[in-house]
Amino acid sequence: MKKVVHAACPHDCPDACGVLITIQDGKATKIQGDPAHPVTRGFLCAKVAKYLDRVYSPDRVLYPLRRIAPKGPNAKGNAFQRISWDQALTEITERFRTISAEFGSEAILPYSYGGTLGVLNGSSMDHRFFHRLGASQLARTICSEAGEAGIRSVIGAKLGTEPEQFRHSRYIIAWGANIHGNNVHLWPFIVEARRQGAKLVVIDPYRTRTAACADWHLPINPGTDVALAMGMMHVIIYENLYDKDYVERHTVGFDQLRERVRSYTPEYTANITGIAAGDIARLAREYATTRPAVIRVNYGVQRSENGGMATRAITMLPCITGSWKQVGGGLQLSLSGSFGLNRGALQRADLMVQALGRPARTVNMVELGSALNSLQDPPIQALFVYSSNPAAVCPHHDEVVRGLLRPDLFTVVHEQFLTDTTDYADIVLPATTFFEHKDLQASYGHYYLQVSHQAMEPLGECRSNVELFRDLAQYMGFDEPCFRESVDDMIDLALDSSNPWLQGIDRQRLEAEGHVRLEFPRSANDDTSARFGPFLPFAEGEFATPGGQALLYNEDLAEHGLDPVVEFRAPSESRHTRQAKEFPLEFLARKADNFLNTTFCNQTEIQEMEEVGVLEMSAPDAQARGIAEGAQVRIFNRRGDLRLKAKIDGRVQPGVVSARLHWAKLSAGGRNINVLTSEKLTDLGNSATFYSVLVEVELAQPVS
Ligand SMILES: Nc1nc2c(c(=O)[nH]1)N[C@H]1C(S)=C(S)[C@@H](COP(=O)(O)OP(=O)(O)OC[C@H]3O[C@@H](n4cnc5c(=O)[nH]c(N)nc54)[C@H](O)[C@@H]3O)O[C@H]1N2
Ligand SMILES: Nc1nc2c(c(=O)[nH]1)N[C@H]1C(S)=C(S)[C@@H](COP(=O)(O)OP(=O)(O)OC[C@H]3O[C@@H](n4cnc5c(=O)[nH]c(N)nc54)[C@H](O)[C@@H]3O)O[C@H]1N2
Ligand code: SF4
Ligand SMILES: [Mo]
Repeated sequence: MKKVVHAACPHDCPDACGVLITIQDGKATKIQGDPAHPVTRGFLCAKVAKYLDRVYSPDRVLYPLRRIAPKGPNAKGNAFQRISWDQALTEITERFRTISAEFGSEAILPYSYGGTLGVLNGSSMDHRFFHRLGASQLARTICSEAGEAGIRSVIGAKLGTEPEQFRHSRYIIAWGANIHGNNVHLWPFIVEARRQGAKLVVIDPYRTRTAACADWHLPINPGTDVALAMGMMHVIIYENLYDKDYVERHTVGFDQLRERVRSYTPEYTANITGIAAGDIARLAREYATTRPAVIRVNYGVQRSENGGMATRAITMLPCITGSWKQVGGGLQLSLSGSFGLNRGALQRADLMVQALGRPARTVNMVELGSALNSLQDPPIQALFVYSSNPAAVCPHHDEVVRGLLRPDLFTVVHEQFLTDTTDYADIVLPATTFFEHKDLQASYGHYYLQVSHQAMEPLGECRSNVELFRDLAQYMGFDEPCFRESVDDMIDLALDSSNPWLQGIDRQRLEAEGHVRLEFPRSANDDTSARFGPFLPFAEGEFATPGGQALLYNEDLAEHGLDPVVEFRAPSESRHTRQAKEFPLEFLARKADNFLNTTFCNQTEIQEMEEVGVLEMSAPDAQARGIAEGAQVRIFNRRGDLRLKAKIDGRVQPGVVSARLHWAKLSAGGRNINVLTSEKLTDLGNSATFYSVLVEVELAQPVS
């Protein structure tokens, strides 16, 4: 028996690909990109193209496990013994009951992030469970909150230019966006545009694969994008290159903006950004006068201390040039604000208020290290990790590990593999892959909704996030009907929304069609022969702000101690600050091109594509420290240190060094780059600041 099943890739990636899985006699034999999906266009990224190796990896966790050795990495591989699901769930519920009785239910902390962005497995039954339990809430800020707050502060929502429109652009700016590595399905549209003469400009301190094939790469000093955007706006405004009509009709605060950017001449801006004054002026003029011009800003710019303001400043650009009006114009950060699913009904925050009589306290996931080690009231006594690998991805790694090593902390991890985090788990539970469960899939990089069908039976005793928390609820005796809803019931519930763009989209239609584009209204001058017209959310203003205008002046920013218009403040860890005397190098603690955060990094067939354990540095910085290509170096700051191999490849400018995210236990000394990053939060959104880190580098002493 052979069948082809339509699924959707749930990994934390803007592309949310349509996937076709061939199943023969119950076994997956082939995976390919759905050729009918307008953004996937029949191909998958290199890592998911090898997904059968992941699903059938001999390293998969297939059964519940209980710890029988001390916490911490265990080279002998005998840390756990197999137990039954009943034993595991009984032990968890007993511990949760005892902890709740002694410390209160808020002593239990869920910890999840981007393992799956499936609508149900990402956040539904799990939220219901922890709400009903009265557990602490987790502020899920590790990735994107600063940028979200920044874009919302101007246009009110996470909406923007759809990927298909990039083919019509004539000027494309990839701003802190590693399209070639992290958003590959946008690339073919850019190739099409360039064939028609479009210019691709990349603004990134690192020479990414995207930068290497761009028409123009502007290596910017890390954390100075606010200043660059202000410098561009200075030129655009004072050279009268802005769209007066659009600005008058659809923005507020333009006069204040004009004043605010007055001193940001190209010369002044050049000093801050490291980009020559002539280049800044040219960039501003080209961007404002080439039509249509689009900006793909990604989350790279908002991992700086001033990342909220940086995203805000960049978002102002299409609002003053009016490029939102054109097909192929505008800006894209995240499009996820368009889906308007009924998440409230999936997550049931009301159960928390019922359980506690008030909202539970919130712990910021970026501050996990502090939260586990400090005397909180109540102290965190249980940590339930799923869809995340905090012992690798969280900043200030050594603090996180110190907390995870606490003998009195009860840690449960639901996982597909024995990760850095399972090294500290008391109980490990086996998780399905997306081949093994059904889900609904939205996207943050396109406007298609998909149903991801279950292609095969779960391997071993794996359970999906939905089924795990359904079972746990039963063991806890939670008898609310919502814990008994089937997956299909929950998909129906998610789609039961007043959002006009979801009207006419139901589960049956999604199941029949695989992917369905959101039902945007067609504009009057649409080419009616096309299946759907281009979506131009802000062509006529209609921003998602209270008055419908783009807020170049936003009073709310004052509450965060920020200028209501725009203002550049250098990150506290950057080259011109006092700390730079001791630690003079700006460190980009980047993602790998071929892993997805730390997912995939343990698979040998994926490791072959990625060079790990290297520190990229410029020739002058290496020379000044007596470091030659391939030398073992020690990179350090006050938080920690690690050993890497020097690579002098011209990818970073003098003053900047860079290395990539990996599992700690697969890295030299069992430590990864997050030993160097800090818990410092961004200006808006309380996000992580992975790209505002100062370090020093020296030749490593040989290990004796
Ligand atoms: N292959 C692969 N794909 C992925 C991921 C992955 O790990 N690997 N991760 C997924 C996830 S979770 C996310 S959030 C997205 C993120 O996708 P992106 O938003 O593209 O994220 P980053 O790679 O963090 O940053 C993009 C670029 O910003 C640059 N950058 C760093 N600091 C600055 C700065 O101050 N200014 C400017 N202008 N640029 C700066 C970095 O050098 C990097 O090349 O990608 C997703 N896709
Ligand atoms: N230094 C540095 N640190 C970073 C970043 C960086 O650029 N630099 N990026 C940050 C960003 S943008 C992000 S989004 C975070 C990502 O942080 P995480 O979301 O923790 O990312 P991953 O490391 O990919 O871990 C996800 C885990 O979920 C598991 N998983 C997959 N599917 C399922 C499932 O269905 N159920 C369960 N229970 N588990 C599943 C995978 O096996 C994997 O181990 O990392 C952040 N950390
Ligand atoms: S990780 Fe991204 S590019 Fe790769 S298959 Fe999944 S959605 Fe597509
Ligand atoms: Mo992310």
